[in-house]
Amino acid sequence: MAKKALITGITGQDGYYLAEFLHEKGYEIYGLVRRSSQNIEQRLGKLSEYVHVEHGDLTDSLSLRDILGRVQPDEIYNLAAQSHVAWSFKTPESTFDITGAGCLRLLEAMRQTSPHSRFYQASSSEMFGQVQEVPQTEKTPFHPRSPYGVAKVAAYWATVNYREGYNLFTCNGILFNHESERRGEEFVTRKISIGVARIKLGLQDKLLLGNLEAKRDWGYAPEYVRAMWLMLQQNEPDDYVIATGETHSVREFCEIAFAHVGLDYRDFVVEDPQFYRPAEVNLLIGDATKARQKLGWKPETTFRQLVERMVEADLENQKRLLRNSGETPRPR
Ligand code: NAP
Ligand code: G4F
Repeated sequence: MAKKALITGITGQDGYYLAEFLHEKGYEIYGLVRRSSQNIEQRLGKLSEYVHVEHGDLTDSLSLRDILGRVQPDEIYNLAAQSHVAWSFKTPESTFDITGAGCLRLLEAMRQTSPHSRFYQASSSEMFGQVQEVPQTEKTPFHPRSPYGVAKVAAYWATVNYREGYNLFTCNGILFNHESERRGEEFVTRKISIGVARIKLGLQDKLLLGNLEAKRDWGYAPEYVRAMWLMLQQNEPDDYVIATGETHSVREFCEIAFAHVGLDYRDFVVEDPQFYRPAEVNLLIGDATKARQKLGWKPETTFRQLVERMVEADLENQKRLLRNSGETPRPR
């Protein structure tokens, strides 16, 4: 019989790639979708052919209990979150409710109605915040620098607590930034790749960004969802860092992205304080040795390949939009 997986956050970047990955492995997939989700059909795309959509919300315990009780999934992947760090400063309470308490609600629903399930929590390198050591490992102390980071720390410990307190199979994947052609448009990498494409086609003149010196450990999302699955296939539940082990600044991302289309980022990027955060995470770089040794996981895509792939995809997207609108491009 096919294994069953429930994915929260199925309309997000990772939800898409994880569903695709599990489908190829023969899983029956259930995806949690909330009522306020926008453009569901477009975001699910070809997933609609095989994903069973379950309506519910991480802020609503009753919906979670109902779904888990009926579906009895073998594996639960909790990818849902208010995941935008800058936005979390504007909406700290609802961010905590979804990103922090939402994980607790799901764990408790699992304990009460489906305790045999294996549980994956989408933990984040943002928990390291003001980093206490370089590079960051599973043992590095947390020092979150945003309401989002604080909520993720709460969810991390809830996941550990349900493992230790109730002997449930629960894991934290501490994933460093991972990007793709499906990355949300408000995150910096995608904002840059769309900006480059539009500037190249003469649709935009400037790209306004915040802090260009922040450094991130950026990987390719489709490779990271495989690590999530691997964690749930082990004999014992545990927590793992997933990262490339390289760090690059936002400025370097801009440099490569613009150069790929023959432009110099210095002619187009404008640093705008409206995009600065009340507290910044200046440097992230992960050490995924444990994942390599225990899960056999390692990243494949290089930083340059990631940047160029995102720019190429957005050039195609923007050209298609132009064709559909009937406008004439004025390429630089
Ligand atoms: P994403 O694209 O922002 O997707 C977030 C998902 O959560 C969306 O499907 C969203 O659905 C859903 N959601 C939000 N609030 C919800 C609620 N109240 N109830 C149910 N669903 C809700 O995020 P992602 O980049 O795929 O990341 C997946 C997870 O990994 C997130 O938890 C994120 O915090 C974490 N993470 C991401 C990274 C990264 O670099 N991408 C790194 C570390 C950790 P709607 O369509 O309704 O908005
Ligand atoms: O792309 P970002 O918004 O990602 P951030 O804050 O690192 O968070 C992402 O990664 C986390 C893992 O560490 C996830 F947990 C989280 O859910 C999310 O996926 O910003 C990256 C950096 C920041 O330092 C920010 O200040 O880019 C800087 N930045 C500069 N200009 C900007 C901009 N960020 C955004 N979003 N928009 C800008 O215009």
